[in-house]
Amino acid sequence: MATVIDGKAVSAKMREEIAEEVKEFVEKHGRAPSLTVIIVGEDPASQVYVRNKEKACIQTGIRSEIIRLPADTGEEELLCRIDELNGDENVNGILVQLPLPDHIDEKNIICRISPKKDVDAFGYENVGRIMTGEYDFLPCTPAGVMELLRRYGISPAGKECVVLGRSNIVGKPMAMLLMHGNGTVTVCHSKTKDLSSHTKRADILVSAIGRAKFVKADMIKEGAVVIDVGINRDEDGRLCGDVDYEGCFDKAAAITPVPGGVGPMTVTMLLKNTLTAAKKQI
Ligand code: BQF
Repeated sequence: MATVIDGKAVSAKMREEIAEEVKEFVEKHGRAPSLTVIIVGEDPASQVYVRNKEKACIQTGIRSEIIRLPADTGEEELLCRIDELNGDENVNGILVQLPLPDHIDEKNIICRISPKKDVDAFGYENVGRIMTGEYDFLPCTPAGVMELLRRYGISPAGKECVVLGRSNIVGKPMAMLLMHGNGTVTVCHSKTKDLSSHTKRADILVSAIGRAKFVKADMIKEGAVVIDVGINRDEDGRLCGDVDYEGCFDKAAAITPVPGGVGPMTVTMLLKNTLTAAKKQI
Protein backbone atom coordinates (compact mmCIF):
# COMPACT_ATOMS: atom_id res chain seq x y z
CA MET A 1 0.00 0.00 0.00
CA ALA A 2 1.52 3.25 -1.14
CA THR A 3 1.25 6.69 0.35
CA VAL A 4 -0.61 8.84 -2.14
CA ILE A 5 1.45 11.95 -2.85
CA ASP A 6 -1.38 14.45 -3.03
CA GLY A 7 -0.28 17.29 -5.29
CA LYS A 8 -3.69 18.89 -5.18
CA ALA A 9 -3.59 19.18 -1.38
CA VAL A 10 0.02 20.39 -1.27
CA SER A 11 -0.83 22.92 -3.99
CA ALA A 12 -3.82 24.23 -2.06
CA LYS A 13 -1.64 24.74 1.01
CA MET A 14 1.16 26.38 -0.98
CA ARG A 15 -1.30 28.70 -2.71
CA GLU A 16 -2.48 29.90 0.71
CA GLU A 17 1.14 30.58 1.64
CA ILE A 18 1.73 32.40 -1.66
CA ALA A 19 -1.48 34.43 -1.26
CA GLU A 20 -0.17 35.60 2.13
CA GLU A 21 3.14 36.70 0.57
CA VAL A 22 1.31 38.40 -2.30
CA LYS A 23 -0.74 40.34 0.28
CA GLU A 24 2.46 41.51 1.98
CA PHE A 25 3.88 42.50 -1.42
CA VAL A 26 0.77 44.57 -2.17
CA GLU A 27 0.92 46.29 1.25
CA LYS A 28 4.56 47.16 0.69
CA HIS A 29 4.52 48.18 -2.97
CA GLY A 30 0.92 49.22 -3.66
CA ARG A 31 0.46 46.81 -6.54
CA ALA A 32 0.23 43.07 -7.11
CA PRO A 33 2.87 40.91 -8.83
CA SER A 34 1.77 40.38 -12.43
CA LEU A 35 1.99 37.61 -15.02
CA THR A 36 1.28 37.88 -18.74
CA VAL A 37 0.57 34.68 -20.65
CA ILE A 38 0.63 34.60 -24.45
CA ILE A 39 -1.24 31.81 -26.21
CA VAL A 40 -1.08 31.42 -29.98
CA GLY A 41 -3.78 29.34 -31.69
CA GLU A 42 -6.54 27.13 -30.38
CA ASP A 43 -4.87 23.93 -29.14
CA PRO A 44 -7.51 22.58 -26.71
CA ALA A 45 -5.02 21.24 -24.12
CA SER A 46 -3.16 24.58 -24.12
CA GLN A 47 -6.46 26.41 -23.58
CA VAL A 48 -7.12 24.29 -20.49
CA TYR A 49 -3.60 24.87 -19.14
CA VAL A 50 -3.84 28.63 -19.65
CA ARG A 51 -7.20 28.70 -17.88
CA ASN A 52 -5.70 26.73 -14.97
CA LYS A 53 -2.92 29.32 -14.70
CA GLU A 54 -5.37 32.21 -14.81
CA LYS A 55 -7.54 30.66 -12.06
CA ALA A 56 -4.47 30.02 -9.91
CA CYS A 57 -3.41 33.67 -10.27
CA ILE A 58 -6.85 34.84 -9.20
CA GLN A 59 -6.72 32.47 -6.17
CA THR A 60 -3.50 34.01 -4.94
CA GLY A 61 -4.05 37.68 -5.84
CA ILE A 62 -1.49 37.73 -8.66
CA ARG A 63 -2.59 39.99 -11.52
CA SER A 64 -2.78 38.06 -14.76
CA GLU A 65 -3.31 39.01 -18.34
CA ILE A 66 -3.89 36.53 -21.15
CA ILE A 67 -2.96 37.62 -24.66
CA ARG A 68 -4.75 35.42 -27.21
CA LEU A 69 -3.29 35.52 -30.71
CA PRO A 70 -4.54 33.76 -33.86
CA ALA A 71 -2.75 30.61 -35.09
CA ASP A 72 -1.39 32.47 -38.15
CA THR A 73 0.43 35.11 -36.07
CA GLY A 74 3.89 35.70 -37.51
CA GLU A 75 7.13 35.23 -35.60
CA GLU A 76 7.99 38.94 -35.98
CA GLU A 77 4.64 39.99 -34.52
CA LEU A 78 5.15 37.69 -31.53
CA LEU A 79 8.71 38.97 -30.98
CA CYS A 80 7.34 42.55 -31.02
CA ARG A 81 4.78 41.66 -28.35
CA ILE A 82 7.52 40.20 -26.17
CA ASP A 83 9.70 43.30 -26.59
CA GLU A 84 6.77 45.42 -25.40
CA LEU A 85 6.21 43.24 -22.35
CA ASN A 86 9.96 43.17 -21.57
CA GLY A 87 9.87 46.98 -21.43
CA ASP A 88 6.65 47.21 -19.41
CA GLU A 89 7.56 47.66 -15.75
CA ASN A 90 4.04 46.62 -14.73
CA VAL A 91 4.70 43.11 -16.09
CA ASN A 92 6.81 40.89 -13.80
CA GLY A 93 6.46 37.51 -15.50
CA ILE A 94 6.08 36.55 -19.17
CA LEU A 95 5.09 33.10 -20.30
CA VAL A 96 4.52 31.89 -23.85
CA GLN A 97 2.34 28.79 -23.79
CA LEU A 98 3.95 25.89 -25.69
CA PRO A 99 3.68 24.30 -28.16
CA LEU A 100 3.66 27.13 -30.72
CA PRO A 101 2.41 26.65 -34.31
CA ASP A 102 4.98 25.02 -36.62
CA HIS A 103 5.85 28.20 -38.55
CA ILE A 104 7.22 29.83 -35.38
CA ASP A 105 10.66 28.95 -34.00
CA GLU A 106 10.05 28.32 -30.29
CA LYS A 107 13.68 28.91 -29.35
CA ASN A 108 13.69 32.42 -30.88
CA ILE A 109 10.59 33.32 -28.93
CA ILE A 110 11.66 31.88 -25.58
CA CYS A 111 15.08 33.52 -25.79
CA ARG A 112 13.57 36.93 -26.48
CA ILE A 113 11.92 36.98 -23.03
CA SER A 114 14.01 38.97 -20.57
CA PRO A 115 15.73 36.42 -18.26
CA LYS A 116 14.37 38.39 -15.28
CA LYS A 117 10.79 37.81 -16.49
CA ASP A 118 11.31 34.26 -17.79
CA VAL A 119 9.11 32.55 -15.17
CA ASP A 120 9.15 29.20 -17.03
CA ALA A 121 12.99 29.31 -16.86
CA PHE A 122 13.23 28.01 -20.45
CA GLY A 123 15.64 30.68 -21.81
CA TYR A 124 19.37 30.04 -22.12
CA GLU A 125 20.39 32.17 -19.15
CA ASN A 126 18.03 30.45 -16.75
CA VAL A 127 18.82 27.02 -18.19
CA GLY A 128 22.53 27.71 -17.62
CA ARG A 129 21.87 28.79 -14.07
CA ILE A 130 20.12 25.49 -13.37
CA MET A 131 23.33 23.68 -14.37
CA THR A 132 25.46 25.61 -11.90
CA GLY A 133 22.85 25.80 -9.15
CA GLU A 134 22.82 29.64 -9.06
CA TYR A 135 19.20 30.11 -10.00
CA ASP A 136 16.30 32.42 -9.22
CA PHE A 137 13.69 30.37 -11.06
CA LEU A 138 13.38 26.68 -11.68
CA PRO A 139 11.30 25.19 -14.49
CA CYS A 140 7.87 24.64 -12.98
CA THR A 141 7.38 20.89 -13.39
CA PRO A 142 10.75 19.68 -12.01
CA ALA A 143 10.47 22.30 -9.25
CA GLY A 144 7.01 20.97 -8.40
CA VAL A 145 8.35 17.42 -8.17
CA MET A 146 11.18 18.51 -5.83
CA GLU A 147 8.70 20.41 -3.65
CA LEU A 148 6.44 17.33 -3.40
CA LEU A 149 9.40 15.16 -2.38
CA ARG A 150 10.43 17.73 0.24
CA ARG A 151 6.97 18.05 1.70
CA TYR A 152 6.62 14.25 1.98
CA GLY A 153 10.01 13.96 3.69
CA ILE A 154 11.62 12.11 0.77
CA SER A 155 15.25 13.10 0.16
CA PRO A 156 17.06 12.07 -3.04
CA ALA A 157 20.40 12.10 -1.17
CA GLY A 158 22.27 8.86 -1.76
CA LYS A 159 19.29 7.33 -3.58
CA GLU A 160 19.13 5.72 -7.00
CA CYS A 161 17.04 8.18 -9.01
CA VAL A 162 15.87 7.20 -12.47
CA VAL A 163 14.32 9.75 -14.83
CA LEU A 164 12.38 8.53 -17.87
CA GLY A 165 12.49 11.15 -20.63
CA ARG A 166 15.14 13.70 -21.61
CA SER A 167 13.14 16.76 -22.70
CA ASN A 168 14.50 20.25 -22.07
CA ILE A 169 11.34 21.10 -20.15
CA VAL A 170 11.17 18.14 -17.76
CA GLY A 171 13.67 15.27 -18.08
CA LYS A 172 16.96 17.19 -18.29
CA PRO A 173 16.27 19.78 -15.57
CA MET A 174 14.68 17.07 -13.40
CA ALA A 175 17.91 15.06 -13.55
CA MET A 176 19.88 18.18 -12.65
CA LEU A 177 17.74 18.97 -9.59
CA LEU A 178 17.93 15.39 -8.33
CA MET A 179 21.72 15.65 -8.75
CA HIS A 180 21.74 18.91 -6.76
CA GLY A 181 19.83 16.94 -4.11
CA ASN A 182 22.72 14.43 -4.01
CA GLY A 183 20.86 11.66 -5.78
CA THR A 184 22.61 9.21 -8.11
CA VAL A 185 20.82 9.90 -11.36
CA THR A 186 20.19 7.82 -14.46
CA VAL A 187 18.33 9.29 -17.43
CA CYS A 188 16.55 6.81 -19.70
CA HIS A 189 14.99 7.57 -23.09
CA SER A 190 13.64 6.03 -26.28
CA LYS A 191 17.04 4.58 -27.24
CA THR A 192 17.76 3.08 -23.81
CA LYS A 193 18.37 -0.68 -23.92
CA ASP A 194 16.72 -2.95 -21.35
CA LEU A 195 14.74 -0.16 -19.71
CA SER A 196 13.45 -2.41 -16.92
CA SER A 197 16.98 -3.16 -15.72
CA HIS A 198 17.25 0.56 -14.91
CA THR A 199 13.75 1.23 -13.58
CA LYS A 200 13.92 -1.80 -11.26
CA ARG A 201 16.90 -0.27 -9.48
CA ALA A 202 15.18 3.07 -8.83
CA ASP A 203 14.48 4.23 -5.28
CA ILE A 204 12.90 7.29 -6.88
CA LEU A 205 11.43 6.90 -10.36
CA VAL A 206 10.26 9.99 -12.27
CA SER A 207 8.44 9.30 -15.52
CA ALA A 208 8.02 12.03 -18.16
CA ILE A 209 7.58 10.18 -21.45
CA GLY A 210 3.96 10.74 -22.46
CA ARG A 211 2.86 7.13 -22.91
CA ALA A 212 -0.34 6.03 -21.17
CA LYS A 213 0.21 3.47 -18.35
CA PHE A 214 3.62 2.49 -19.74
CA VAL A 215 5.32 1.84 -16.38
CA LYS A 216 4.00 -1.47 -15.03
CA ALA A 217 4.40 -3.03 -11.59
CA ASP A 218 7.03 -5.51 -12.83
CA MET A 219 9.25 -2.57 -13.87
CA ILE A 220 9.52 -1.01 -10.39
CA LYS A 221 11.28 -1.98 -7.20
CA GLU A 222 9.33 -2.88 -4.07
CA GLY A 223 9.13 0.29 -1.93
CA ALA A 224 9.99 2.73 -4.73
CA VAL A 225 8.78 6.33 -4.80
CA VAL A 226 7.00 6.75 -8.13
CA ILE A 227 6.47 10.24 -9.56
CA ASP A 228 4.27 10.44 -12.64
CA VAL A 229 4.68 13.55 -14.78
CA GLY A 230 2.74 12.17 -17.76
CA ILE A 231 -0.62 13.54 -18.84
CA ASN A 232 -2.17 11.15 -21.36
CA ARG A 233 -5.54 9.72 -22.38
CA ASP A 234 -6.27 6.01 -21.91
CA GLU A 235 -8.33 3.77 -24.27
CA ASP A 236 -11.53 5.21 -22.75
CA GLY A 237 -10.39 8.82 -23.22
CA ARG A 238 -9.78 9.32 -19.50
CA LEU A 239 -6.83 11.34 -18.22
CA CYS A 240 -4.00 9.08 -17.03
CA GLY A 241 -0.29 9.19 -16.37
CA ASP A 242 2.74 7.29 -17.70
CA VAL A 243 2.38 4.87 -14.80
CA ASP A 244 -0.11 2.04 -14.36
CA TYR A 245 -1.25 3.56 -11.05
CA GLU A 246 -3.53 0.73 -9.88
CA GLY A 247 -0.98 -1.92 -10.85
CA CYS A 248 1.93 -0.16 -9.08
CA PHE A 249 -0.01 1.02 -6.02
CA ASP A 250 0.69 -1.98 -3.75
CA LYS A 251 4.37 -2.25 -4.70
CA ALA A 252 5.33 1.43 -4.38
CA ALA A 253 6.04 3.17 -1.07
CA ALA A 254 4.63 6.41 -2.43
CA ILE A 255 3.03 7.38 -5.73
CA THR A 256 1.53 10.45 -7.42
CA PRO A 257 -1.91 10.17 -9.01
CA VAL A 258 -2.91 11.67 -12.39
CA PRO A 259 -4.78 13.96 -12.26
CA GLY A 260 -4.05 15.61 -8.91
CA GLY A 261 -0.34 14.82 -8.59
CA VAL A 262 2.42 16.75 -10.33
CA GLY A 263 0.03 18.78 -12.58
CA PRO A 264 -1.32 21.18 -9.94
CA MET A 265 2.22 21.62 -8.58
CA THR A 266 3.43 22.79 -12.00
CA VAL A 267 0.92 25.62 -11.91
CA THR A 268 1.69 26.44 -8.27
CA MET A 269 5.43 26.76 -8.98
CA LEU A 270 4.58 29.25 -11.73
CA LEU A 271 2.89 31.42 -9.11
CA LYS A 272 5.94 31.15 -6.91
CA ASN A 273 8.25 32.11 -9.79
CA THR A 274 6.07 35.12 -10.60
CA LEU A 275 6.24 36.32 -7.00
CA THR A 276 10.03 35.81 -6.97
CA ALA A 277 10.34 37.72 -10.27
CA ALA A 278 8.27 40.62 -8.90
CA LYS A 279 10.43 40.84 -5.75
CA LYS A 280 13.65 40.77 -7.80
CA GLN A 281 12.40 43.59 -10.03
CA ILE A 282 11.87 46.08 -7.21
C1 BQF B 1 -4.00 17.86 -12.62
C2 BQF B 1 1.62 20.71 -19.77
C3 BQF B 1 2.35 18.98 -21.28
C4 BQF B 1 2.67 19.94 -22.25
C5 BQF B 1 2.48 21.28 -21.98
C6 BQF B 1 -3.48 20.28 -13.02
C7 BQF B 1 -2.37 21.00 -15.04
C8 BQF B 1 -2.38 19.68 -15.49
C9 BQF B 1 -2.91 18.68 -14.71
C10 BQF B 1 -1.78 22.08 -15.86
C11 BQF B 1 1.04 21.16 -18.51
C12 BQF B 1 0.68 20.19 -17.44
C13 BQF B 1 0.80 22.51 -18.33
C14 BQF B 1 -3.46 18.96 -13.48
C15 BQF B 1 0.13 23.07 -17.10
C16 BQF B 1 0.40 20.87 -16.12
O1 BQF B 1 -4.90 18.10 -11.81
O2 BQF B 1 -3.47 16.75 -12.70
C17 BQF B 1 -2.92 21.29 -13.80
O3 BQF B 1 -2.45 23.06 -16.10
N1 BQF B 1 -0.46 22.01 -16.32
C18 BQF B 1 1.19 23.42 -19.37
O4 BQF B 1 1.01 24.62 -19.25
O5 BQF B 1 1.74 22.97 -20.50
C19 BQF B 1 1.94 21.65 -20.75
C20 BQF B 1 1.84 19.36 -20.05
